[in-house]
Amino acid sequence: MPDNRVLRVGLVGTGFMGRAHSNAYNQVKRFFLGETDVELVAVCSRDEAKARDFAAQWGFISYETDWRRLVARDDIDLIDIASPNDTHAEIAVAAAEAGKMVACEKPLGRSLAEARRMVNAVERARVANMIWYNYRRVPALTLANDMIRQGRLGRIFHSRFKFLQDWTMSADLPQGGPGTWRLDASRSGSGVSGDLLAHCIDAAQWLVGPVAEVCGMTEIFIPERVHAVSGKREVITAEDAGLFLARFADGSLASFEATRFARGHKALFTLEVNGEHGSIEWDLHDLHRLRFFSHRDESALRGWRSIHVSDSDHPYMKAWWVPGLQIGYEHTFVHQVADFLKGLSTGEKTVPDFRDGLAVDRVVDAVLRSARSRQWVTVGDTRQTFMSEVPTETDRTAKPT
Ligand code: SOE
Repeated sequence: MPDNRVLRVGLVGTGFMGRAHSNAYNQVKRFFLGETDVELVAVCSRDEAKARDFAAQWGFISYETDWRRLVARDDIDLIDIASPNDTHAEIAVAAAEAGKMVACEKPLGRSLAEARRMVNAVERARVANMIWYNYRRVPALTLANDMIRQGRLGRIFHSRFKFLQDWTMSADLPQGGPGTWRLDASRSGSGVSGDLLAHCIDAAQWLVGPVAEVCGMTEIFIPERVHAVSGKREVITAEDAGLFLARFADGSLASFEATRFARGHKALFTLEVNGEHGSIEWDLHDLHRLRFFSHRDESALRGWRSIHVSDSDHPYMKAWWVPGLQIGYEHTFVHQVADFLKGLSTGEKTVPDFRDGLAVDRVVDAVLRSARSRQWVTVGDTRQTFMSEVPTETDRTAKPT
């Protein structure tokens, strides 16, 4: 960035997440007036018509059809990766090596080895980086996190996390196409674990702390699907459902469940945390409400309260409408960009960053290993063990670190 006033963005990907990120860059300057502005310099898609139309619709001043050209441009400061999971590592490493800041859609890598290479690349290049675990920026969840940090729940004993969907239940749904690459594990890395459990794990580690050990199970209910590219029926290795029990480093216990086979549920992300002095409960379908029980209340009046997180003293809400009017899903991405820009102005690191993404991937990896081995698996502490880990085969063939 030639000066700290304009962040020049190059976006890879024109799908669902490309739109969510582009909307955020457009809205942030209207609602969060900070020292740093955003310029949408170029969007990249292999399909030229898509790239051109997307640029026109979302306000990018140019487009590219090869991400390598995007990374090579010297009028771009941040490469934002909103393309499928099999592109994350290669683009992120190249972008960091070119001295660009890097933002990446979740999950960080398809595997732990990819995630480690990505962390290594941004840390070696000392470039600002972030991962889009957007639900941290739902105001009700930011408030929940603040309340936990303030000690309002006291020592935590239990937590529960669920992410339920039903969009892959039809056996006729193919794998591997533009909207169904998530079912092809060679592209996605895993099924619900990297996609939906990942959100639960990020929220859990942010609210409660590091997960220490897990015991998981996974299931594939439809073992073969037609592949959109080959046209043939091919084996499915991406899990349709994943559940696990966890023990956190602080000794508290949790259960996690994610599935694409919960008929009737489209995106039901819910969580609950129970502590010594109180509990919180949250539900994505009612995302502006935080349910809170405080045992410290006067006993005759004790009960669950439902906080409508829409007042001007609630996180992020002052920037939006008048108190009482709520916001939605897309605003979480706007908040993440606003915080990233603020971090660039103040020099403070914005979280979640690639290391937080790696911390999620480590738990995902442990859950999948546990499901395969039918054993409890220890996760370990990313921040302490990362540099001393034994390199894998993928690491050995990667650039020296
Ligand atoms: C999957 O259907 C999906 O779009 C995830 O990939 C997103 O991360 C989640 O927020 C909503 O569901």
